[in-house]
Amino acid sequence: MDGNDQQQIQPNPPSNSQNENHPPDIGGGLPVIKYWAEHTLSPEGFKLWKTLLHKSACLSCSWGTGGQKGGFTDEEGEKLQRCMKSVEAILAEIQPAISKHFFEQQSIEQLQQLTSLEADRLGRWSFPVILSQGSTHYQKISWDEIYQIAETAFKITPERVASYSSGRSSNEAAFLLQLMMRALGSNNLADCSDLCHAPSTFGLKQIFGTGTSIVSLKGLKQSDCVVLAGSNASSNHPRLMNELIKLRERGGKVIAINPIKETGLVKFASPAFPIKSLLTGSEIASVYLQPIPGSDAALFVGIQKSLIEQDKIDREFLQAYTENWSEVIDYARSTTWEEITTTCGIAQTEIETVAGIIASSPKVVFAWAMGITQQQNGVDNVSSIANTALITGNVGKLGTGLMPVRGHSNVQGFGSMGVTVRLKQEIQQSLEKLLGYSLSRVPGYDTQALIEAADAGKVDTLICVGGNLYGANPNSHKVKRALGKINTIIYLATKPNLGHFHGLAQQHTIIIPVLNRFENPHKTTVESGNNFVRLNSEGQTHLKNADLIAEVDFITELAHRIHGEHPINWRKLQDTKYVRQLIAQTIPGFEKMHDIDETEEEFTIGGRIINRPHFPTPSGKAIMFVNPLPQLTLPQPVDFGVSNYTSGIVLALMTGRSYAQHNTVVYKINDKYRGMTHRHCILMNRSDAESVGLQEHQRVTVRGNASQLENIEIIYGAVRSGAALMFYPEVNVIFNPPKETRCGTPAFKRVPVLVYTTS
Ligand SMILES: Nc1nc2c(c(=O)[nH]1)N[C@H]1C(S)=C(S)[C@@H](COP(=O)(O)OP(=O)(O)OC[C@H]3O[C@@H](n4cnc5c(=O)[nH]c(N)nc54)[C@H](O)[C@@H]3O)O[C@H]1N2
Ligand SMILES: Nc1nc2c(c(=O)[nH]1)N[C@H]1C(S)=C(S)[C@@H](COP(=O)(O)OP(=O)(O)OC[C@H]3O[C@@H](n4cnc5c(=O)[nH]c(N)nc54)[C@H](O)[C@@H]3O)O[C@H]1N2
Ligand code: SF4
Ligand SMILES: [Mo]
Repeated sequence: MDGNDQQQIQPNPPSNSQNENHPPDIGGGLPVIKYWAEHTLSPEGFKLWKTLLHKSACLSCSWGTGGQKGGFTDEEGEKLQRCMKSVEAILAEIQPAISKHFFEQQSIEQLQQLTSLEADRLGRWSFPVILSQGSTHYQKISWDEIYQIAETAFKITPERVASYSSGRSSNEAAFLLQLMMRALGSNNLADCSDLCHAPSTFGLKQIFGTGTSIVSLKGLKQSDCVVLAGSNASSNHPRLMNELIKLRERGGKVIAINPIKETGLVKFASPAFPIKSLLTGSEIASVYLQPIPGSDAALFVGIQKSLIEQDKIDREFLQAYTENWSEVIDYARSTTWEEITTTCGIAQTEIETVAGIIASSPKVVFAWAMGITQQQNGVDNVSSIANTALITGNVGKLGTGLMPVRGHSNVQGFGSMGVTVRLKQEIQQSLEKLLGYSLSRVPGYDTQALIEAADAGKVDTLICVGGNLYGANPNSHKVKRALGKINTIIYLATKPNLGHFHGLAQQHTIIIPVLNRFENPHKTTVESGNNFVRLNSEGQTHLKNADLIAEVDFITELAHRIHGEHPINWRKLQDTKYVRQLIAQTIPGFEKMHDIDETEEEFTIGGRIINRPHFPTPSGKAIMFVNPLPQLTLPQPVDFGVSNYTSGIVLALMTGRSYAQHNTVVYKINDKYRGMTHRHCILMNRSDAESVGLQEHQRVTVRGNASQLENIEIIYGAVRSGAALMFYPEVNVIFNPPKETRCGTPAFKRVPVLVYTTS
């Protein structure tokens, strides 16, 4: 394959404005307003508005809108920053409760037939239930019984106890979860970030000594160019689009890097700019590169090579503020253009154009999401982006820097609070001081290691604070089998998901219905991807006669039952103000948390944003790493072991989100922007399909290395040749991917599949 490969990229399927089903060619816009109007004026409109106006952070993504300044405000105080995704998330939470007798009528076998959307639409969990070994139905259970079972389950060898968490709960719940687990002697704190931005944290930490974004929203507003790689922000972080629109308006450039030409990254109509943008849309990408999935490290080495050849690197900066820079430059220089363009599938001239834009932009921000991290070489991808920023001096001054665009609305807070298998030494020391004894040094299980350990019979007790461990992981059959070997699983959840019906323990599966962020009787906090801490005010649930509990209350009571009064008074920790004081005392950068109840002052975490070229590494310099080009090969059709296929093609499948889902929770079955009318579609390049005699709308089998899905409809889209896209969680059943070599993140974005028919 060479650079000419670009020519095979098809535009969006032919447009027919008469056809309602045809994908729109602008992201956002009037459909968003229509959605708002429909729901805010509907019977649930009152509850929806009440929640939108509640002083708490948006539930959905890490952009972190909301909080004390009101539901629509970002941290710079700008209004009109709530997007439709926020409404989607709230609507799911303000559903009525599941009826009291529901589980008497529905057996677990029946519940296992539900789709993700149907499971979510059952309504809110509002009373605790248990499924015990041998039973066919979930049954109500009293709190006393729950604590008895839980206490026994936790009082075992600590290494056999584990937790998994998802990033929607509060900092306070996260802090208490890890404190309870570590006090017990277990470091098995698996978290959804293991499946998500772990390579960003790992990569950034080794380069800059800090693992989160080093760019503030204020800084982003001063950039002249944004490189956005492997992110579908128009769908998953819509308010980031406002910043890109404003950047283009002030004459800046956006470079989009994505194997799929995402409609909203080409043109986006933001309701925040009703007059100038809403009807016609604003152009987003100045240049759009569509590399081969998994090849970004090669593309960035190419950009570096071109910058070196154009003599556009900042040697003074490198010399003064970085280590290992000459190795990085030598590597880029000695890697041939042929190797680079063959690996990434982008022509040299296009790479040179992008390098030229970066070189001529005074201030560049590099942002990325899952296309970069969910790869076998995710850390190298992050590091190659950082190298590109460093060799152009685009780090350490306002308006420049590295910005991982994080996932869940408080996933970053979970990491800060110590819910991680890579605990910072300084936090470990403060926790030891707090507890008065040394913590276990036995390495903990991250998410994938947890599943392996469970499958090997090494885990007896698991507590899941939110999330969907079953649905979020690859190789669903294996995950189900592994969870089935755990004695007791306790799920804390607001709404049902597939995990509650398929991720069943051997003896006891317990579901604890919890209050969400805007319902807690106490204040809580969360942290945005831009390192900004939000304060959530107290609230109330709309559910009447419900037996819900706050996560903080459940975790502290459980800790009290396990640990007694030792070494701290766990019940006293039900006062979240006290928890915040402990956080201020133990977590670096969170000092302002101590008085936040009085000041109500939301704040940027200390030491995170880097606006001068001095880094928290031992030498104060950024440490650069050479990133070898990935070796990207795909198996042959015969390697899939299918003997009787008539036509077939092997593709690099990217798995991710549709427009209307939040992770494993599906809100709507279609993705209108990609023209996929249901969940069982594969987005393909027309030329790939035609090369083996397949056609649009034909039904095919898609086979990975674990199993296959049948009756999948082919949809033609603006995806590069050789690549395809399907939606998770459904697709997770077909593959067992390689993991990122240093931090275990599954390579969800480059799954080799055989797409075939048998007749
Ligand atoms: N509405 C909504 N918002 C969300 C979420 C949601 O599910 N729904 N989820 C939240 C969470 S937890 C997360 S992590 C984020 C996810 O946000 P994103 O990372 O934007 O979401 P994904 O759908 O996983 O895929 C991102 C993009 O990566 C591209 N891609 C795939 N492979 C490659 C590659 O090899 N190279 C490059 N350059 N690009 C590639 C895909 O085409 C896709 O456009 O969003 C958060 N916000
Ligand atoms: N194939 C493939 N798989 C992937 C990905 C991919 O791109 N492709 N992406 C991965 C990524 S980036 C992520 S982050 C994971 C997501 O994995 P998870 O975070 O494990 O999954 P979610 O679907 O976000 O979890 C949703 C559930 O959280 C619960 N919940 C919601 N709010 C609350 C709350 O306030 N408290 C509590 N206790 N529970 C709550 C609800 O019960 C809801 O059903 O999936 C990963 N899996
Ligand atoms: S951009 Fe993210 S945080 Fe902001 S309103 Fe939308 S979903 Fe919520
Ligand atoms: Mo994520």
